[in-house]
Amino acid sequence: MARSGMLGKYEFRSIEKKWQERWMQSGCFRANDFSEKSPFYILEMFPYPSGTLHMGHARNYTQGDVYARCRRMFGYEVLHPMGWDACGLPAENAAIKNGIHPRKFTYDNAAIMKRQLIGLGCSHDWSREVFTCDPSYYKHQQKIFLDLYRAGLAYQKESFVNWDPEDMCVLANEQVIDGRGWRSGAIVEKRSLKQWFFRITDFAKDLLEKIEFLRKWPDSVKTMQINWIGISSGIRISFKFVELGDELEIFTTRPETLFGASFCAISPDHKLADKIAKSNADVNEFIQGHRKKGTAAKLADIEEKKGIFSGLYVFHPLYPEDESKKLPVYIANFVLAEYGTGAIFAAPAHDERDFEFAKKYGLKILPVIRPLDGERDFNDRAYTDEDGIMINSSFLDGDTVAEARLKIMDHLEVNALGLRESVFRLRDWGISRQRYWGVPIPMIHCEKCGIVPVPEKDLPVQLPDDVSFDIPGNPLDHHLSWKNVKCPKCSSDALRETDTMDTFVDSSWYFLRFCDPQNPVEAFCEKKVNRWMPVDQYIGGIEHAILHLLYSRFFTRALKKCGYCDIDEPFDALFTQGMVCHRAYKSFDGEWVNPKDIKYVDGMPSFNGKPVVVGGVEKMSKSKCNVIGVDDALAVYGADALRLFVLSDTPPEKDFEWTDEGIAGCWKYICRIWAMFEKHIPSVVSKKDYKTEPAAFSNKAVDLRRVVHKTVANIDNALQNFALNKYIAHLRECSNAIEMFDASTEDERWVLREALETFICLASPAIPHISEELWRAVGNDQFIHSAPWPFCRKELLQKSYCVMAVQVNGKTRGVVEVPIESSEAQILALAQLDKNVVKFLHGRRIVRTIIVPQKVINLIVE
Ligand code: ANZ
Ligand code: ZN
Repeated sequence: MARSGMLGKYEFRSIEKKWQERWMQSGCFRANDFSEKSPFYILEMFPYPSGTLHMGHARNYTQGDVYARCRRMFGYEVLHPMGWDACGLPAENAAIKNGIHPRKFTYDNAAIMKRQLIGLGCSHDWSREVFTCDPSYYKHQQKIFLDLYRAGLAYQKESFVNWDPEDMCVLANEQVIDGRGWRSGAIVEKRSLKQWFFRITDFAKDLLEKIEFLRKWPDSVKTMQINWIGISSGIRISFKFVELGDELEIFTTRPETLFGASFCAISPDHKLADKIAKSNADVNEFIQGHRKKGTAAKLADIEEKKGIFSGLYVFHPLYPEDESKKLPVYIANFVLAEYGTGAIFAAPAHDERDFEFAKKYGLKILPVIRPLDGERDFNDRAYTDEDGIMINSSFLDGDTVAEARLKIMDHLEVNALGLRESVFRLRDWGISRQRYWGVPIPMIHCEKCGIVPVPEKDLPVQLPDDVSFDIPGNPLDHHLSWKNVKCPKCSSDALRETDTMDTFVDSSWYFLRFCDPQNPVEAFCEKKVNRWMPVDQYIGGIEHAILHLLYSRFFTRALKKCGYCDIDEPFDALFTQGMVCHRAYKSFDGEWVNPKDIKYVDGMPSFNGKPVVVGGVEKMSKSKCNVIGVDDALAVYGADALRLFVLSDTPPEKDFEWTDEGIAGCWKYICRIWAMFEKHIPSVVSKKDYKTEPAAFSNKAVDLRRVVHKTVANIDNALQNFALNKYIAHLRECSNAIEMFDASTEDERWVLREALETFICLASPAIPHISEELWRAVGNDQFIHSAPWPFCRKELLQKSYCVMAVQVNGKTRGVVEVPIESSEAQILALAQLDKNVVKFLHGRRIVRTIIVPQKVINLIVE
């Protein structure tokens, strides 16, 4: 058609807006549950509606969007939903600080972020938008809770919890970092409360064993999960008390050191410790002191080892009834209540913690392993290596550690003194939060009946709107008309559970709800879930490597057990993207300065006329003042330039550095593409003439086709490997070749259309707005993302001819185009046709020819 006329200046503002509106109006990104096409589910971790999108979001969602758009063009029915992880502390903190109701805070923020996501050109299916704080969502979550409760997977127990004194909230162990609350930074205390738990440990073995089948997950994430679940194989051994009738059970992974045992130790939270405390004031004081401190498992390792003698002794299991071999039992702070049996035997010669403790309390240090590299002084430090030869160990003497370990475990089992066992580090998931802005746990406490589930017909248990944040603590506790209810069983006065669920619960099944987001009756219909699940490509931050991903894997199993669905794993492929960073600047007063406010005076960076310190390239964060707003970037450069930039140069899994030059360069490239089309559109063959491929092509045309088809192959390959930066680099190679081309013959004009159309299709997932516009400009009338993805014709990748230099006596005198398959005689004949070469031959006889294939032909003449 060669639509004549100029495209004019590229007005990204109006053009981007136009396409965003048309996409929205047409509903073209809505996933069809009943489509004939194969389903493909692509999901980016949904955001917490914190306020505005940050550049990390922009990068994450652009990456996901590229995949969604490609998959549509590959011919899949793509599910690409978006929603809001809408419960959680910040909304409540905003309520406390600024008096904004959490609901308003949440919905206002989500609206802003939704506008930004649309402004980025993301192809989300907004008809599936969910808010986890909406009763239409959490009603099903409450039902799931009740089903988990019935299946024994949700239970309540009194337990020590991590209490954040500042946020007035219980924290999960993983929310305690180095003994401090992950959000507040306050030193965490210990408290005993009745808490709700999910029995994730029931699935510990399965969660661990199935990790190896997650072939499309990064190894780093899998390793973190393996370590988090943390399996240890060892043996449980019984030690008889000298004074009491019963036995002390310990767990060890080093049973071969048993002859080196010099004492036993129990956790201050072991039930025996409580018993002893009743009649022993010193022990009681020790335990109370211990309880004040945080519970986080890690803390036990960094704290100074401390303990107190319990007054009790146990017999050594291998010397029963021998009082001279009895071992004192200590209560020690480094023994964790919730690991193994909460009790250990100590072999100070071979364990650092035991060693430190033995030194401090003057306990025996008995070496039982001789290091392979000779003698050592065991009074100096412990020998913890596992290679060596057994000594001082009766029937184990002379064995290697490995041999001794097997032998002693067999011996203990045969004599009914122990039982091999594997223990997991993973603990049950404490989900109770003493917070308002979460999903209420649908339980009622009745004095007569105990815990009574809220009847299903009464779901959802809705959060009351009229709450006050003036009193510290959980507003639900102070809301009497909400809290006071009648028992569903006996109708007497009862109390609602006022704990709400950890927000990780909300995000443990949202990907299932997205398959059937409006279902009013069920959490989701199994047929729809079977169609879409598992998520084919999940994209998100590495910070979720453990918790969110593990909880989701657990939830999928729990739901399967409760008959909701038959999915084994929720996420087939996982991609974790890197962070977005930006240079940070500091004034000499130590204040962070926004890079925007930096002026260069005589080449030196300065702020307010004073020089500043150029800091490192750091993760964009408010605290470092180095945040670039998504809205700002969109306003200046537009969505396509922004998308292009966050995809370019850096592999997506690596940290990305934002620079002003970088985004400006991308905007320039967008303009170059525009200009390239402007220049070439008048020369392309019409759509009609494009239907028939010319029978022959000029060499120049063949060259361009090769570049274009090679680009298709390269990009297919890059996308398969999630190498989005390479994808962009290949686009640039391709446009460089098209830019330089000029078409004079009909076949060249045909190839030019092929090149432009192919290029813009390939580019469209990255820069959808300009692509959509140019797609129309070359004469198409459907959305570009409904066009088929370009197909690489392999036969075009091979060069059909080459350009060879022709030398006469070693001096280059001409160049010839030679078909690749030519014989030497044919090459020689072609070389002698070149006018300049003929001139230098002067009719002299050629005595010899030297050919460097596809490069040089040298004619040696008399
Ligand atoms: C005797 C022994 C001798 C141990 C020796 C180690 C070295 P992992 O590998 O991490 O599973 N242990 C058992 N339960 C414990 C608890 N609740 N709190 C603190 N420590 C506990 O560690 C297993 C080892 O940690 C066990 O093996 C036990 O000490 C200790 F030379 O038993 B061992
Ligand atoms: Zn009752």
